[in-house]
Amino acid sequence: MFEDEDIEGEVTRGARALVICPDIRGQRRSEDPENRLEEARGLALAIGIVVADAFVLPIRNVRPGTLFGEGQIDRIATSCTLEEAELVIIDASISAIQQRNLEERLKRKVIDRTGLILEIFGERAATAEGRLQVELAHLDYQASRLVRSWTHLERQRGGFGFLGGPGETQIEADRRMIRSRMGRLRRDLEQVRKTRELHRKRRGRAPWPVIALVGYTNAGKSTLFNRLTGSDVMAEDLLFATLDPTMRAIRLPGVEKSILSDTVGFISDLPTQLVAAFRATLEEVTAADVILHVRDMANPANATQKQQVIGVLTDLGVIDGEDGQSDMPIIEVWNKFDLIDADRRAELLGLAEHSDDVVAISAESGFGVDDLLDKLGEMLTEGARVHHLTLPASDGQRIAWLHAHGEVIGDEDAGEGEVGPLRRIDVRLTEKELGRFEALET
Ligand SMILES: Nc1nc2c(ncn2[C@@H]2O[C@H](COP(=O)(O)OP(=O)(O)OP(=O)(O)O)[C@@H](O)[C@H]2O)c(=O)[nH]1
Ligand SMILES: [Mg+2]
Repeated sequence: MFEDEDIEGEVTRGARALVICPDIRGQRRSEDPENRLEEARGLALAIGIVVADAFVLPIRNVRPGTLFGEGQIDRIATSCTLEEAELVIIDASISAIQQRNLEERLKRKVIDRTGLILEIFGERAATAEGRLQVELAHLDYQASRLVRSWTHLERQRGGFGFLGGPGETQIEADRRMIRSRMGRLRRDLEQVRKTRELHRKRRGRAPWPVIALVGYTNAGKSTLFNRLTGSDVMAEDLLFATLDPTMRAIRLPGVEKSILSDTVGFISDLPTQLVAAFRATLEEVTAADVILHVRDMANPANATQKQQVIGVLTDLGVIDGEDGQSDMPIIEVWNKFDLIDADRRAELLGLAEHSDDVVAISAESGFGVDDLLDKLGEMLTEGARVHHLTLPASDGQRIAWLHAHGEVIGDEDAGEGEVGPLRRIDVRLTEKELGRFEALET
């Protein structure tokens, strides 16, 4: 039926798969296994896999070789036959040995959660940087598999015993190749990172505040981004629809122009390889003036998802791990309000109204979006006070900047200075805007 070659190679679109969520006893999973199963199903769909069946398997004792017990493996095998599944997805991190043993027993390709997420990211990466990051993560994953699946590969390649066989030589060669490729990728990424930092510095000096959208995958970040900017970035009912950061200008009450930035969504148990690889992208968030944390309030797992997002923000240093405080303002955007039933909606609206940093919206219908814009405008102009500035009348650009960004209260001639006529401008600005003004080129 299935030859060995069939279980090697890439995950293919349209493949029929079984999705299995091991519920390991004693392993503190914050989430209900049924929710996890739903999410795993979503991950499979995100890459065009047909989910033939999906179920939770409770595990009392982890078998080091196969994870599942004998009876469970039989059950999986039967389901595979009944459902004509050619692929088995295990929603957990499994070792290379477990993967190989399961593949041998089931005569089907088996991938784990990390493998699946890497496949999705591989398919989505569109920019040069995104591709470098995903490839690096992938190689890192492969390298760890090579080391750990040593015995299996050695056997497969027909080595002559334990040491010095051709199998081992091959693995050594593969490993060397992977390492040298990873070294190259790291250098390339370092270059990209430097360029990005330069851009950020330049932007830092640029006069516009930055608002970053963050949130669990599928929360509705891109839908909100599109609504606020009138653009058309990919927003779909797909996990990880967005991978590369996108920025557009928006207008807010009292703020002539600011930049809205959309980026990759978060997920629980994001493979460590990916977190490391995407650090540079996520670092954009740390340079923002305001963070919008978009939440899918219609998702039953939304409280756990919030904790996951806070965890990533803490890793990035946006939120202090000790006191849970953040350096920059974070607005919680309670999204998908149109999907919530009337009673719950009333209850949540009550809560949102009593909180300074929560806005309830529907990015889809537009409900609450004006309130969100008002709040953002308020936040960016908060703490503004009047500054009395004197500058050369010939400095048209900076004077125009003040008129565009601040509320100019007075503007009059202020006599002659060394460089010619002067103007005195009384303008209401926030500290941040004043900093930006001072950083403008004269
Ligand atoms: N009913 C309803 N659906 C929404 C709302 N906001 C977003 N959606 C839907 O939710 C799905 C995910 O939206 P996206 O905007 O792609 O989510 P995202 O946060 O950008 O997701 P990733 O890029 O995958 O991290 C899409 O099918 C949207 O149409 C909303 O307010 N109401
Ligand atoms: Mg998106």
